[in-house]
Amino acid sequence: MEQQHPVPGRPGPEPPSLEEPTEPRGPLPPKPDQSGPATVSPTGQPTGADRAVMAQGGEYLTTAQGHRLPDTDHSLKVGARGPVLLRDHHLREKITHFDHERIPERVVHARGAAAHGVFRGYGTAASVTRAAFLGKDVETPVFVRFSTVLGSRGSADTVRDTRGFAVKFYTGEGVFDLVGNNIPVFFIQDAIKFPDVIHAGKPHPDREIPQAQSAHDTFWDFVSLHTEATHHTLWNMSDRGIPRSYRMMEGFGVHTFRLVNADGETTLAKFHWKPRLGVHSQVWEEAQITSGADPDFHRRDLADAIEAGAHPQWELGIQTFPDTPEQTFEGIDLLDPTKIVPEELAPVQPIGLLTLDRNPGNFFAETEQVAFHPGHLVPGIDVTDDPLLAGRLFSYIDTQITRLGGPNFAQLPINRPHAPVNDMLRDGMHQTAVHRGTAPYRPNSLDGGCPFTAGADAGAYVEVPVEVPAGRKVREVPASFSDHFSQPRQFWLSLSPVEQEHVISAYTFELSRCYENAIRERVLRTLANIDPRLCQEVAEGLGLPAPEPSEPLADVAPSPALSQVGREWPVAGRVVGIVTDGGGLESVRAARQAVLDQGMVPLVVAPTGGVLGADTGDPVTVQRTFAAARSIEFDALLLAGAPAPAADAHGARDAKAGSGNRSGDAGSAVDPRVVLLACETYRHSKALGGWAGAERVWQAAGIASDAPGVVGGGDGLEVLPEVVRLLTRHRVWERFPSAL
Ligand code: HDD
Repeated sequence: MEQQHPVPGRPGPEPPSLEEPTEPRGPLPPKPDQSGPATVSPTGQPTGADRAVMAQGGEYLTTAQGHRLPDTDHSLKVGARGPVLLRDHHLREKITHFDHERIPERVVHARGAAAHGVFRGYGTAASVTRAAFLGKDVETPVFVRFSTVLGSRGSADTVRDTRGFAVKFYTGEGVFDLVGNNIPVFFIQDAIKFPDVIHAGKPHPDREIPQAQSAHDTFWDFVSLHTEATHHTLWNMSDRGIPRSYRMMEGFGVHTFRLVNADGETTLAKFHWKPRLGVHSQVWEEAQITSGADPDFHRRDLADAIEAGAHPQWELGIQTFPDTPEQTFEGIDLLDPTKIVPEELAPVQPIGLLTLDRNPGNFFAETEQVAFHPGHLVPGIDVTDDPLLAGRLFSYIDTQITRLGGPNFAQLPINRPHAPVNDMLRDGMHQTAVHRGTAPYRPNSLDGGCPFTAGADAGAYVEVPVEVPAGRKVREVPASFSDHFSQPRQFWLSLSPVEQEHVISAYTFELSRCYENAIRERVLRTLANIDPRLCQEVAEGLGLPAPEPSEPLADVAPSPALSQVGREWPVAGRVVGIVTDGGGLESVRAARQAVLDQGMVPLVVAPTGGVLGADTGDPVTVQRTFAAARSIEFDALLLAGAPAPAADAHGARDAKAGSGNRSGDAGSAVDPRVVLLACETYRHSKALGGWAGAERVWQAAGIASDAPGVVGGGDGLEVLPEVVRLLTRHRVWERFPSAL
């Protein structure tokens, strides 16, 4: 609807509708980070740019040139039914600007969500790095963007894929970007192959399908021909490829970095982010349902949690290794980005805490325009000769020039360093700075020789002078890079039986979506080199013979840290659905409060929206209706009774018949939408609690009341402690694999 205000001296517009304000309002208070560009013009006059940024806050609608507008809904015409006039500047400006609103999406990691936060150093890394932001209790503002890799900007969040985990630290020594993933290894060992792996993973170039997934021929063609991708692919096929939430993912810097301490001594290191809430995943069926029921699931989860004050946290940790000329550790080549160093060999030492506490105020200005670069480094952190990293150091600045329209993207508010900037970079597309002085070059005498360069003692970033091995120019890899199977085997052996089942199902699903049998057979040959059972079971699922391994199976010890199963985690921030038809409201209130007391989020699910018990003086708000609720949203489900089908609800008659048939008693029919909720919750091995006749729901859903993780009791307070205990382990693992 239009927002018109009377312009003095002109007839007033149509009377506004009742919802609209009838008087100009003062500007809304600006949110942080909406301050916009500098507000003084070269002539020294205020430009009003702040108000342009806060468009909806200003009193009057204007053109981009500041002319107040009397009308923005009707083109200038010759008479009400006549032709539109080209001279209508507002029409042309409005449409021209709209035509150019989109910028190219990122060539990879296009779909993302981000948040602001703060990083606090523990001071524990001082012996290995002089990076000031890691000092004890030093607080540094950060902006973190999570992403999927393959999908377009509008694709679903819960597809099977690697997740990006990019952190921009606005340190006092300049920006440090840690541009990592939720998987600690990469598909390729040399950046020159990046276009190949991405072309293979992206949709087929002829039909542009499938969107945001690896379940297609070109992906499997590439990774089966290119066996160094085996390790990363196996992680993707594990539960790591379908995280429960961005808040519950690990992050990895992937490469080995070189740290430099105050004495100039160097140490090799790998960065890890460890989520306070633990590492948890969806199950595949759940992820698929989520893609349809709520494609924004991860984005919403992150924003909701921050808004609710449940600020996600990760500890930053490092694994450190002596900086030897070989750059290996326990026989593992530290320059090979397809390899991890098991935590049992090199423990992750915590060095700081990241807290995300503020949502972006404008998606485009912040999440879309943020530009990361692994080469944005601060004193104390340097790179190694990992050939994948070398190519990345080129690619990121290059891609921003296309994506953000020129070389001045560092001036965008989200990319501006918080350290003072005094560069000699000039002009170019989208230059917003008004540089003074006459000598943007060095050496100069005209500007008094300014600015001067600094030494390391004045905070300059000085590349550490390490020896580089001499050699002939070759296009080769070291022999150690050709071990493609020992670490995939180690990962496989480290998984619990349930996690292994999930991997088998994932390979079977993805390869079933390929058209070419030759590709399936080739993938099976790679699986045979990881583990005969893995190969055998996937082959069975595909109806193909299982090949023999082409090389001896690696003799590797499992690394228990790689499994997501077997530990207990805080339940804070977990979502618990409480299903009720409005009866027994006391127990619903009590269960809701008990869930809140655990720091979890209760969502009351009822036949219709509004409030329950409006006449009780203590009404309960309904957050989800039976029509809108889907199990994917809940980590556990509590049933306060067995809601009957509403007589007038759509589908209720069919449902009554259906559930009546199951229970053999039409009189005890349960609303089919509640039966579906219970079925899915059970199938996905989540905790189910119930009271006040809830066993009729189990019965209608075909769930045995003594099945693992099905908790009955007199009321919510009685069942909740056991449900919480189950939630600390994330899922009722005993229910697998029979449930799927
Ligand atoms: Fe990359 C984006 C992570 C290898 C080229 N990458 C991008 C993002 C993440 C990563 C998280 C999204 C940043 C954001 O949120 O804006 N990339 C990785 C990791 C890699 C990796 C962990 C391996 C260890 N990337 C890699 C290679 C190349 C690139 C080898 C090219 C040679 N990556 C890019 C890019 C992107 C990008 C094309 C697209 C958008 C952008 O940079 O800003 O330059």
